[in-house]
Amino acid sequence: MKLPTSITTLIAGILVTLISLWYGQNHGWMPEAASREAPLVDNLFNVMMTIATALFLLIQGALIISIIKFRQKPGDNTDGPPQEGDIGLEIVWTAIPVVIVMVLSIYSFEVYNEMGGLDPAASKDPGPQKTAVVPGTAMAATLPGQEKLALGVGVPPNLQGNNAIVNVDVLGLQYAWIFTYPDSGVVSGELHVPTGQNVKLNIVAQDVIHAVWIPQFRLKQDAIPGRDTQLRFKPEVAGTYPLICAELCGAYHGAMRTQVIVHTPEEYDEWLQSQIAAKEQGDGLTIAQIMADNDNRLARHTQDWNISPEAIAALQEMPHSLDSHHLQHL
Ligand SMILES: [Cu+2]
Repeated sequence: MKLPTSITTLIAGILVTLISLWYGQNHGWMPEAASREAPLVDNLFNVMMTIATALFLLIQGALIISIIKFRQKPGDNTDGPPQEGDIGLEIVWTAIPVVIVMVLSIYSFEVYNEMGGLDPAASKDPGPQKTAVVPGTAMAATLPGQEKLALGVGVPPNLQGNNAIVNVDVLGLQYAWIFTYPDSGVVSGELHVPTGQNVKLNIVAQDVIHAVWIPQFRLKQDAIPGRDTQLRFKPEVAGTYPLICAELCGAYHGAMRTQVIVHTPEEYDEWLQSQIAAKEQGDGLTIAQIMADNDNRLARHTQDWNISPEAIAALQEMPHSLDSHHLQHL
């Protein structure tokens, strides 16, 4: 029995749709989603994955069917039929990608907005917002004398007016991250945050451009010398996650990574109190200790990588490397 082409095409279409919809939700390519922002990004990614799977199946399917069905028959040395252009086909295969790209760009813009990427007030909390709304537009205007707009992910539209509960100053430098908690003066080489609370990272770079990347939060933001950037987020799942420099920043860029430790609020308070107590007794971490620690870690890496001590010494003499002069400015 031979099914008519329209029926086989319909069945193939249904199969491709079902497989794509299933795989779009079950690809397992993303790490754990540990922040309020993560599901927004994941939903967008799943839509892209669904479309990509359908395209993959259609194109590879057509290719394989063509290879088998239209292959050269034994003894047939004639040319294939000449194919001229097909206006209808060309309109279709132009229109479909245009629609897909438009939908994805509008959707991703919406996700960025929902995460706070378009934070019109460029939240600088605490303190009142010094912005005004220009009549007739939905855009906020900067008043004269206001600070430069903050770059990065700010307050989502539905959370306007909420100040961050946890503020952390983040300094990126070759090749370490240093986290300072301005309310208590605690300094750490790892980022500690509590679940369920709004966190704001105030990010600066000391030497070159770095980037804070926390894959489990689906967030990434450049750290730029001379220009403040920010990341606002809400951790939701307790755990330990990597924080990685995502901007090639020098010879040891690959080793510029640390950890984010998401505590429950009680554990977080315990950690903070213990750090404050250690600081008061004079054995809290200092920036110099964090850097020394980091240098030891780099030294271990360089042994694994078979890099000579001379090469390391040469690197340490490079103008951007950290010296006591830089430390005095911190
Ligand atoms: Cu870096």
